[in-house]
Amino acid sequence: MSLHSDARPAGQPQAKRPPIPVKILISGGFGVGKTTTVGALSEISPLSTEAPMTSASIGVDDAGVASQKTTTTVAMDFGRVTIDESIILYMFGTPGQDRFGFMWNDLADGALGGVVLVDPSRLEDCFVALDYFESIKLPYVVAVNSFAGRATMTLDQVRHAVNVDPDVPVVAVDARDREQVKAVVLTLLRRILARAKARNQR
Ligand SMILES: Nc1nc2c(ncn2[C@@H]2O[C@H](COP(=O)(O)OP(=O)(O)OP(=O)(O)O)[C@@H](O)[C@H]2O)c(=O)[nH]1
Ligand SMILES: [Mg+2]
Repeated sequence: MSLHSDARPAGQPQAKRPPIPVKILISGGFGVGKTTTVGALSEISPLSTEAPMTSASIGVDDAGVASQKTTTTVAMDFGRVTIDESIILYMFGTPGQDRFGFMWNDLADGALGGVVLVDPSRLEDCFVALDYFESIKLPYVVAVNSFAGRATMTLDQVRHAVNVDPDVPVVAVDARDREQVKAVVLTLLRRILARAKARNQR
């Protein structure tokens, strides 16, 4: 995985700098695949804080008709992946239930960007995350997790429905597939870099 081309003049030894830590958030509605996403890409055993769902979620949280979900993330997910020799990515998954929303400010502290996972069969669930990222001006990408075709919507239809800016990437992902999650994260890192460059030029 690499974001950079090596721009050193020929013959010059490579400077050994420690990799830059980059923190990102993996967010979205309840049961949309945040914990699965972090686990798919992490090169360390992901830390997760799964707990059995309690009666507090009955009638409040709906993970979709096909869901066998019995646990939920109550604090956060944490995973790490080396992007290349210059970047180490730390992924923080947010809890899905609204009642844990008070955690978000702490989780977002120091984050450079975020992924908003969207299930097209429960589109409205992503708005809390979208609104939050917009409000703190965090660059983000929208990743559409169709749960093997549970709902069929084109990426353009999702973009239209969630009404994000034209420069926000909207991409497809199967949260269980490491390569697809990796592609989403690289899209986010490119967006973070592009935003940072645009800021510096102002
Ligand atoms: N078919 C399919 N199932 C998925 C996919 N992503 C996640 N799942 C399943 O969906 C369920 C919920 O996934 P989680 O990763 O726990 O979702 P979450 O967003 O972390 O859930 P909360 O933390 O409770 O909000 C699990 O049973 C996963 O195995 C996917 O891309 N395709
Ligand atoms: Mg979770």
